[in-house]
Amino acid sequence: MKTLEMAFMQGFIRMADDGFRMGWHERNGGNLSYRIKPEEVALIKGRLRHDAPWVPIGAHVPSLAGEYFLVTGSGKFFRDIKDDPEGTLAIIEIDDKGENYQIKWGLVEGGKPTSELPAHLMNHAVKRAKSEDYRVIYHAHPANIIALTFVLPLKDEVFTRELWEMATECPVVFPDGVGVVGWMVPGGEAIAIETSKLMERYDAVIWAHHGIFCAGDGAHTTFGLMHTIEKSAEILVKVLSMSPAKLQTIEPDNFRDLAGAFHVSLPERFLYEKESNTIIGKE
Ligand code: 2HA
Ligand code: ZN
Repeated sequence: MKTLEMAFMQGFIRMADDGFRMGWHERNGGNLSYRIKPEEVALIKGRLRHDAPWVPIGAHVPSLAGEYFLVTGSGKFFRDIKDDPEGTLAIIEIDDKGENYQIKWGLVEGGKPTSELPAHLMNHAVKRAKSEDYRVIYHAHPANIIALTFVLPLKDEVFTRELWEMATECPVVFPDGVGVVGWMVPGGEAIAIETSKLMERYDAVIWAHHGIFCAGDGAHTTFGLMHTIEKSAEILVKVLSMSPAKLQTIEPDNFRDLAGAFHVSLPERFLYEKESNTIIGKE
């Protein structure tokens, strides 16, 4: 089957274009990866190339040996993906040590996989160990979530609780909460290690003053998680723009009721009592 016609490819391209149109991918900002299913690889294997050099990943991911990924290219613009998928995307295979990759398809005018490949692959490794269902890692630069990293304490508990309070659906969509990494140099193994540690607990990890990573089982759900978190962040930015304090909000006991009604378990560490209804500086 033609690689571009595969459903996973079409879903990936649509997701990238949706993200661009949301305004989350200025210039070459953001990156996306999908762990391809063996049965999908089987359908396109005859059309893949096997002569490209093996290149170091910049991270060790032995549990991903032999896996194939569809990834965005380093320096490529999300804006161009829909019109030029073969020039902006790549399918890569991981070697049997989990240390090198080989380009099997795409990047027809040259280039390499996303600069955040270490973070993508380490997150995939952590998530796959939890469930084979996890297949997508998505990094974007949504303005509201980034704005909040300048005014909220960089703590998982604070970001989770404040985002949950902004929309009733939030604790149902991300009941495990969100993690936060303080500012670090992007693109290397160090930030990948910090992010993947938090991916042990969360499906979303915020990078202070930079963006956010989301993990999920498919393009639809992972995009939906990003969208839900950024919408909630937008509401919080609007609230903070009007007033430093909330007149009323969703209270800890309301969240407990919600957990019962929607059959989700909400960790008590996010349901702390606050000293006042002022957000900034409160923990
Ligand atoms: O330019 O988003 O984090 C791609 C990025 C790096
Ligand atoms: Zn980024």
